[in-house]
Amino acid sequence: MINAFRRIPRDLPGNPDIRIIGPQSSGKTTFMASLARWPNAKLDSPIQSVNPFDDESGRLIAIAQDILENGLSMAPTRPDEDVHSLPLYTLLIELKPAFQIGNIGNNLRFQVSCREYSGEIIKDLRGGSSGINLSDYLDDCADSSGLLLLVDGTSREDNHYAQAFATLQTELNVRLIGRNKNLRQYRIAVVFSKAEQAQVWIHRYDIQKFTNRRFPKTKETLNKWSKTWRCPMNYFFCSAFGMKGSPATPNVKVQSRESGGTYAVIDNTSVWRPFGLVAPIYWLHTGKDDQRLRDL
Ligand SMILES: Nc1nc2c(ncn2[C@@H]2O[C@H](COP(=O)(O)OP(=O)(O)OP(=O)(O)O)[C@@H](O)[C@H]2O)c(=O)[nH]1
Ligand SMILES: [Mg+2]
Repeated sequence: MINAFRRIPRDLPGNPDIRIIGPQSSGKTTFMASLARWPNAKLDSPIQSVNPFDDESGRLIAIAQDILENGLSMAPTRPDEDVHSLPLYTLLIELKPAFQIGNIGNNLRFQVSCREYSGEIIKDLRGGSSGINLSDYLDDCADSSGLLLLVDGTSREDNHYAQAFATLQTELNVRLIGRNKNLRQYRIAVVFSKAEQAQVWIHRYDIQKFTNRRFPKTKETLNKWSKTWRCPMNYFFCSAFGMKGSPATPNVKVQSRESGGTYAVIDNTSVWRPFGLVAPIYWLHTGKDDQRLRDL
């Protein structure tokens, strides 16, 4: 029965249009599919629901069900020469009323829109030629209000990311200035994925120490970037696969480990519960960092 008394959610002001950029196999497609599916939420989660906005976005849930919930791994996203022909995914995320002090009754709602990029963009920023039209991709990024840089926390390719992000800054700089955009208003969330893996998990309460140890060059490049632009930059951990059991262990079957990172599938799909997926998106949208969304 439809609950006639359910109040209409209140839309949070902010900017929903972001781009997720990260190297190949850092987990971009899995991130979006897991967010759309939002499985096994805790009863006390501040998040009420995640819903696709349209049919194209609904495909993400089908991907999560057909692939991830069958214990399979996502295929690499096909690099498309033309950025505009990539699927655009839009999700509506509702937070419970108690999330905001002084808010009575209504759920709070915000939206995220994101194109499915492949990791080739990082290769090409380092001088590769994967066949994508890099310049068009960068133009598309400059249309967004912020970036989510997704880096596999288990990767050992710090140097590569530092180089790619330095070029990304230079290229976006030209474009944003050309469009009269205020660099200070561009938000950048740096998210380390696969944080259920031991080498990341042990640092889960100290992201600064983690970045200093595992990604010193990337961090230096990103620090310079945020200082030059005077733009907000924030760091997060996430895992699309999460933990299971008590004491908690990664809910993951690792398939292979390479210098670029970890390939894996979900171990027990019936208790699959991702963590850390909403915190960076909420921050990109509102500029607010909320510990409750970071809780593991
Ligand atoms: N351990 C672990 N593995 C993950 C996680 N998220 C994704 N993976 C694995 O990482 C690999 C790459 O995931 P994708 O989502 O295809 O990565 P992508 O960034 O979209 O890659 P491209 O499309 O090739 O650029 C797959 O083996 C995933 O199962 C996670 O949270 N933990
Ligand atoms: Mg992909």
